[in-house]
Amino acid sequence: MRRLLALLILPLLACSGSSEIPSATIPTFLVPATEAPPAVTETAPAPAVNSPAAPPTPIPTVQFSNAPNFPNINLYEWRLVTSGLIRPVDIQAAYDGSGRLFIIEKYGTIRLFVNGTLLTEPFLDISDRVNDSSNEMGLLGLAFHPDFERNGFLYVNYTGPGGDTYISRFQASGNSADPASEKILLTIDQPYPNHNGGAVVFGPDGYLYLALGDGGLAGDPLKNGQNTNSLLGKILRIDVDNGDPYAIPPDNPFGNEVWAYGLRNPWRISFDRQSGDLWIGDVGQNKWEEIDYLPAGSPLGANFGWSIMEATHPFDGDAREGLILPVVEYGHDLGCSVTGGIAYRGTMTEWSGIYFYGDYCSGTVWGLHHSNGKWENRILFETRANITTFGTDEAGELHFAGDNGNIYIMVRK
Ligand SMILES: [Ca+2]
Ligand SMILES: [Ca+2]
Repeated sequence: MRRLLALLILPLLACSGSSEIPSATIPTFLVPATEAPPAVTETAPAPAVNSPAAPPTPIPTVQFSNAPNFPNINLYEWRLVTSGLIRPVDIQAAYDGSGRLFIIEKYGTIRLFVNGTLLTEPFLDISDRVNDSSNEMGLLGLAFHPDFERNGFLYVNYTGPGGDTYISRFQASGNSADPASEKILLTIDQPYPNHNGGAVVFGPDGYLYLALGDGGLAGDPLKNGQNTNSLLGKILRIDVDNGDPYAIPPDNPFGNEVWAYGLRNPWRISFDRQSGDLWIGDVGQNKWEEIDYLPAGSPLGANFGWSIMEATHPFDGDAREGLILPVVEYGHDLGCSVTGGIAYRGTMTEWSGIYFYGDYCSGTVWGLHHSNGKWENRILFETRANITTFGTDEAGELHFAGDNGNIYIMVRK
C-alpha cells in the first residue's frame, strides 16, 4: 500500500526534480493509505484557525516483529498536542525553564505553545520579509542561544528578498521577540527556489551550525556539493559570540564557514544532547533517502558524498575513499523525502539514545541505534502524517509536526 502511495505521489513531484516538503495540499491525517493525494500545487495553505485544543487522537501503531532490542511499540502512541498551525516546520525549546514550545509556521511566524495552549499572538512575526512563494522557501529553522535565558538571542534561517537565504539573530523578551531587533549575520545567494536546507542548531562546542542545501534544481548542476568554496550543500559552523557579525572558528577546515560538505538537502540535523554525535537527514534525488551519522570528535571537513553519490549509490562518479556514506538508506518504495530526527533523551529511558526519523510522504517513523558496533534500524510507527520535522520539549520528549498543522507527542499508552 505504501508503495502505491509513493508511486502516486512521485510523478507529481518529478517536474521539480525534488521532493522536499512537497506541498500544502496533502492527504488529510489518518486518511487511508490507499487514497491518492490531491495534485501538488503551490497555493497558500488554508487560513489560520485557532481551533480549541482537540481531544487526544492516538495514531494507530504498527509493531514490526523483528525488533528484539527495541521497546514494545504497542505500549506507545502519538498523541495530539495542538492543531491549527499553518504548515509548521520546526519545533524547538529554549531550555530557559519556561516549558514553552516554539513552533515555526513556514510563512514567517513563530508560535508559542504554553501550558497546554497555543497562543494566538505570535512570539515572532517576520512574514513581512519572509518569501515563501515556493514550496521549500520560507521561515525554515530556529535555534536558541545556549545563554538565551540571559541574552534573549535566537537565530533563524529564512528565505528573504530575492529568494536568498538569510541567517539572522533576533532578541526576545518575555513572550515576544522584536521583529525590529533583526541582525542579519549572513546572506547566501540562492540560484534556484529549492534545496535551501534549513536546520539551525548550536553544537556542543557552542558554535552555531547551519545546514544548507546544494542550491537546487536537480542533480546539483552547479556542483556546489563538492566545492568547499561554496556555502551551498554544506554544514556551516560560525562563532556568534565573537566578531561582527560573527567569527569563523580558527579550526574550521577550509578557512571559511564550511565545516562539512557533500550534502544535497540536509533539511534537518541534530546533535545528540548527551553524546554530542551529529545526525543528518539528507534528502535524496530520485531514488534514495539517507541518514548520516558523525560521532563526536570526528575529524573536521567530513565529505558526505553528494553529488558523487546518492546515498550509497554512484550518482555523478564512483565511490572512493574518504566519503562518509550513510548509516541507513531507504528507497522511494518506502517514502519520498527523509525528515531527519532526534536521538531520544527524554524520560522514557527505555528509548534512550535511539534516533527517531521519518518520511514526509509515507509518515513512517523509524528507530535507529547502534550497540557493540552493530546498527539496528526498524520501522516503529506508520503515522500517515506528512512529517515535516521532529522536536523536543525541555523534558526531551519527542514531538513531530504534520504539514496539516498538527503537533504530536510520543507517549506511553
Ligand atoms: Ca535554493
Ligand atoms: Ca550522502
